[in-house]
Amino acid sequence: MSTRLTGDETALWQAAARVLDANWTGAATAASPGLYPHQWSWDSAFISMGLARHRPDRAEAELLSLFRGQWADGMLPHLVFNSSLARHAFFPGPELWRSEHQPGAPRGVHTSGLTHPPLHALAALRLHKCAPDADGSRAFLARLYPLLAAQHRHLARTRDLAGGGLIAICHPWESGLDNSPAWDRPLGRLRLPPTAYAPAHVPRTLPTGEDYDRYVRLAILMREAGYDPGYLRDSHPFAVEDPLVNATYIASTHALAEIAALVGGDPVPHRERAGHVHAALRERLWDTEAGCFRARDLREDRLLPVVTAASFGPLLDPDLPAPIVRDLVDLLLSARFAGAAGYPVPTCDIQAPAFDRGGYWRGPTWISTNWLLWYGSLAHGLPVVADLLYGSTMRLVRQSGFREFFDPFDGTGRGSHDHSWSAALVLDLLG
Ligand code: 9WN
Repeated sequence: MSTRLTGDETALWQAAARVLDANWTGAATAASPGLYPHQWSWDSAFISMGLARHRPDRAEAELLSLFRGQWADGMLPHLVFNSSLARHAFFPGPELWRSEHQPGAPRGVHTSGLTHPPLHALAALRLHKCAPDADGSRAFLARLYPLLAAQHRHLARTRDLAGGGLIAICHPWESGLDNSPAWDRPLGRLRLPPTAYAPAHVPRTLPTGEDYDRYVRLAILMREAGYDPGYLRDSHPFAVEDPLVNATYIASTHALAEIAALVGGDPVPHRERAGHVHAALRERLWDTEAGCFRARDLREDRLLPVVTAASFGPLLDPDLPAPIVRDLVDLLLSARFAGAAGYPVPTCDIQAPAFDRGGYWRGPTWISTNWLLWYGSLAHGLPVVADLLYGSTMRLVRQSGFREFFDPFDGTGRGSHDHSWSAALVLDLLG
């Protein structure tokens, strides 16, 4: 803990550390007690950054535990199941993915067959930058580097579905923003069989019902195709290039270049890749008229209409040109986002018909997206925006605790309590 914290900040720091201690399973951190008892991929990246400030040993263990689930082709699954829990501890469990039948999936651990925003190289580098023992941390990076490089290789080889340089998601869960209104259109095209999949008793807040049936249907289609990249490219009904996912990919690719240099690897191919994705992001997802980024639906080859918090994700690209940064900041501060929300940043344009202040990723404020935009704002030398996001995030957790998500107008906490990334990212912010 930093010695420059005020008494109030020290109390918040200690409360956040207690959440991470309580959610530690012995090998990794449950995303949330009860609701999300397993290890989720981008959660673990965020969580490791908080653990780095509190328990650096656990921060490294967290990432290594996640990479136990990596497939032979480099695919890092979005979910690694904790095998000491009952199979029905979470729906959908290992029976949906059947990773044990995949020749490339690891033995002795069940995983999903999807991936998540690739934040891990960025997290690993952040761990290194605040590590108390630089040599020990370099040894850890040397161990993780080939796994991170394989993760990035997998994305470049199998997820550039349109061949234009960006990576595509094949399921809303791969975005991390499950029920974002950006997915309404491509999901709406999906034909469902007459029987529903989601058991009615599943104890979850949102989303439910038909949304879940569509998510499960997409997962089954992927499983039945053996998670084959050719199927994903040519036939899978959901294929979208998302600005936030691609921005995390760029930021992590830059981090991977730095890690390569630290461990005696070659940073050049990673830098070249980052430059390539940077150019594609602007070419394929920038909407000049609207002055913001939008997701591209590959099956209709057009930009999706709704503007969400993901549209600001490219602030994570350090090479984003100043005029684009200015347009993004104007929109972020306008009445469509921060300007009309007491507790920014709402995950959806407040003026969009799809906006729903309590609707999971359809309006509420989340600590994870706030942290990403805070980090991107600092990288672009935008202290006013960064302070706004920092202040909003601190007010949310002080008022409502480490909840999963929050009402953007009055800060009411929603979803699970003691959500790990909410606690971890507050530790990172407090420094
Ligand atoms: C689906 C764990 C995860 C987060 C996602 C969030 C939610 C899962 C769910 O919880 O997703 O994988 O069951 O709704 O949307 O971002 O990683 O915290």
